[in-house]
Amino acid sequence: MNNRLIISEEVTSAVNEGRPVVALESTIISHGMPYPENLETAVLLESIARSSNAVPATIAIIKGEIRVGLTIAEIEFLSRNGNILKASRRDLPVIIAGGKSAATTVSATMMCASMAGIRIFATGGIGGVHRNAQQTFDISADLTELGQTDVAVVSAGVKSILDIGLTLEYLETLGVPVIGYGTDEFPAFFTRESGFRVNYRLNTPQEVAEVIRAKQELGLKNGMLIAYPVPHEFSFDKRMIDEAIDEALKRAESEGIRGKDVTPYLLSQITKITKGGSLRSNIELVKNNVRLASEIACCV
Ligand code: PSU
Ligand code: MN
Repeated sequence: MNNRLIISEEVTSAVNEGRPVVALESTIISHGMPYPENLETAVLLESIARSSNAVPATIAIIKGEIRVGLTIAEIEFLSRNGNILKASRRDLPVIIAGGKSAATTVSATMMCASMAGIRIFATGGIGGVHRNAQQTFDISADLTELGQTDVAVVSAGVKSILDIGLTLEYLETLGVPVIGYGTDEFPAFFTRESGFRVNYRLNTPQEVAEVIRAKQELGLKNGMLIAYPVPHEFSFDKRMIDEAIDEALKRAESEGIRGKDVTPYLLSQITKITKGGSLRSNIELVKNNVRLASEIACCV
């Protein structure tokens, strides 16, 4: 066992008994949404997993330890603390050695989930290849993690702050199956359409679970991406979101935002520009993803 890894009693017994468990990330709480919506959402997501018969395992680094399954007090700490660190794979050793606390991105959450024996993970959107990556080389570690860690991630696709076409190309290079759930089109987070097709469409949790099992039987150690579009009634107006994204990208450029600050900066600017309107879609799509991930976890 790894003494840097503390798994809650509830998650430990569920994993040991082979009951359904769904991992949840914490950067969405600390850097993806403002307070108090972040706290309300994080708590609600756990209850959605439970009412879908899965045990939620929210993951973060607390005082130098990886925690799988957080207390309400820990979730509240991540929600209210405006200076919480954002940890992807490369940050974990330094943050843990320093006894620090940090929220985990999709890449770090996948790693920690896998260490804890959890194979299904729900989030809002994953990171990807940024627009202009030809110059900046800004490609999220979430993609390389999907290429090497055996966890299935349910997301509402990727935001068009990214280059969606290049993100899909890169996932192909890394050998990551991309499945559209109930759709032939890869969704763009706030909207159901992106103009890019998925390679495979599946329509039931059982079918997804079957693919996860086949992948495991083949001994493939990479992850898998399940793209689940935002529900029709909560999708955001495409023209408005495109304008907000263009404006946010301009602001990032003129402010000289770089590296790991880019994504949180763009997310907070989009929330500001849409006067909080985009947040509603964001919350609803994550809830939707947690419900689906729980259903899949119940079939694996
Ligand atoms: N995209 C979103 N919401 C988010 C993130 C991405 O729509 O909250 C967060 C996730 O935690 C993701 C991280 O793993 O940002 C990616 O950061 P970067 O682009 O710096 O790799
Ligand atoms: Mn980046």
